[in-house]
Amino acid sequence: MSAIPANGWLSRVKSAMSKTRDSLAAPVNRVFGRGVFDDETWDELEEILIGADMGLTAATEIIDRIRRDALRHPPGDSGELKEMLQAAIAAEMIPAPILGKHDASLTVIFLVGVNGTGKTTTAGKLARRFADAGGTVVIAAADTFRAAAIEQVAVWADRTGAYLVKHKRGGDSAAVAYDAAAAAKARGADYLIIDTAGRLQTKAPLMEELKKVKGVLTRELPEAHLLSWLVMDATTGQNGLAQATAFAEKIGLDGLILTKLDGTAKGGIVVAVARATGLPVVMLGTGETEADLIDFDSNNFAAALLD
Ligand SMILES: Nc1nc2c(ncn2[C@@H]2O[C@H](COP(=O)(O)OP(=O)(O)O)[C@@H](O)[C@H]2O)c(=O)[nH]1
Ligand SMILES: [Mg+2]
Repeated sequence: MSAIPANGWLSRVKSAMSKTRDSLAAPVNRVFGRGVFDDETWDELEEILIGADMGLTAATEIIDRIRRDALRHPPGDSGELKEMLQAAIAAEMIPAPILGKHDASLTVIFLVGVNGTGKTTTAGKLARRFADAGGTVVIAAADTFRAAAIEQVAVWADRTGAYLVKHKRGGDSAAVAYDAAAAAKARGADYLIIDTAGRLQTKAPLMEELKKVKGVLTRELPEAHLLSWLVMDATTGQNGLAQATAFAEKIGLDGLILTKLDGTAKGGIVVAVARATGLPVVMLGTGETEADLIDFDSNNFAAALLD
């Protein structure tokens, strides 16, 4: 039995979201503080949400919901209204990711995404978390495009005590996955993390290659609990939606990791992408150090945006 060890304190989500909160909470407070709730209020609120990158669909749904709720149960004060807004934001997302415990002895984390989103860093952070929880970790350098990419994974493996599977630069990433699967079996590993090369979702041959790697994993490790996670840069804004939709369609995704939340005032993208894909956001990257990977919880997240 293996499971994903937890790391999801509200205080950590809050500090990671401080830039977004600064851009969101103050204008929301100003609008609510006026104590007037007419069409103009709701329009203003919708604009604030869109300004934080929540996207038109999610913003409209959120406003419709609190308008409805406010009619049914007129809020006593602006604090109560804020709670309604928090609940409406949280309702746009799947409440909590389905990570927990499962019966497989091996958990495989397949990390995919476009260039520079933080896949390798996230692989390292995950290796740290799994190792700290006492797990045996194998990490596969399946980004074979650049020697530096392999080296970067090697550094993380070294740092976290994970067993590294690598081939030479220019090697076949599916072959790396094959060897990594064999190594995970031979070592009785609890976790296998596959770092892959970044690719644009529009490049068909590269997407095919990724599918092939996933095929190797499902074929070689039929008993394992395989999780395909898209690593997305939260600072890329609405273009992230196109990435998520395409990767979900072509590769099949179980969840999303949004990184660099620490560097953006537009963290509302998390809501937009969760809404657009219907996929659970599993974790957030909140900085460059090993500890900066926190579990996602929609209620905590909504609270962190507005508190
Ligand atoms: N601020 C911040 N930087 C991050 C985060 N995740 C990754 N990075 C940085 O983003 C850059 C690209 O990361 P990398 O893991 O190499 O991306 P990859 O191309 O997807 O493998 C590196 O400089 C990382 O340190 C994050 O959550 N916050
Ligand atoms: Mg990388």
